[in-house]
Amino acid sequence: MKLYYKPGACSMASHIVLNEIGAPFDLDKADTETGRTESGDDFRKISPNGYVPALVTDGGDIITENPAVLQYLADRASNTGLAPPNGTLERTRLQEALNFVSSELHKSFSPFFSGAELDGKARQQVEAGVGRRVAHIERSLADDRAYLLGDTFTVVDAYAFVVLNWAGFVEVNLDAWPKTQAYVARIAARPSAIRAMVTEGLIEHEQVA
Ligand SMILES: N[C@@H](CCC(=O)N[C@@H](CS)C(=O)NCC(=O)O)C(=O)O
Repeated sequence: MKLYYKPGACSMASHIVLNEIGAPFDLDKADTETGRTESGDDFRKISPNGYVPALVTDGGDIITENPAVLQYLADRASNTGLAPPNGTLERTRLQEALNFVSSELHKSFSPFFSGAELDGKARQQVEAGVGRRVAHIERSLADDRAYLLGDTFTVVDAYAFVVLNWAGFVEVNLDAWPKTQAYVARIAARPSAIRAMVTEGLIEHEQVA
């Protein structure tokens, strides 16, 4: 398998999951502006919408869209608990959470990365939108569960972690949501997440416990 990624972008969720699974995979860094990848591939042919993640399967099929890529990976390693079995209510809960992270939480951060100046009232409005979505994560963790679906780490936790971790980069304070902060720290300490962050250049080797 081969994952096309951008450092620290949402594709890092799939990178973390690939590390969790432990099967061999290749990484190829995409430059979404030039449309080229580090290995010289034409990224627009791989991902016509021009964004990461894009996963090439061992059979040569290309999968895009975070919820699809993450569930595909989890289903290739059904012994890991990264996704509940298809057809169960628990799987529907995973899909519910993936859709929330994808269409609500992830997209609430998008204005920070649009390239447009974001200050004053505009920034306040964007922060308020992020806050409403983080409040939902906080409510989901209200019963002190370790992960969004309960005691087991699933693919949605990898995705939520990557997105919530952006708060630090764009200087959005998460102090109002302590369970969410603890949740982010819990996932940041997983070897799979540490390895992905080191490989993508977000943290130095020295920071690894
Ligand atoms: N709907 C897509 C959105 C993916 C997306 O927003 N990817 C961003 C990075 S997080 C991207 O590649 N944006 C283009 C760019 O950075 O140039 C999905 O869920 O996979």
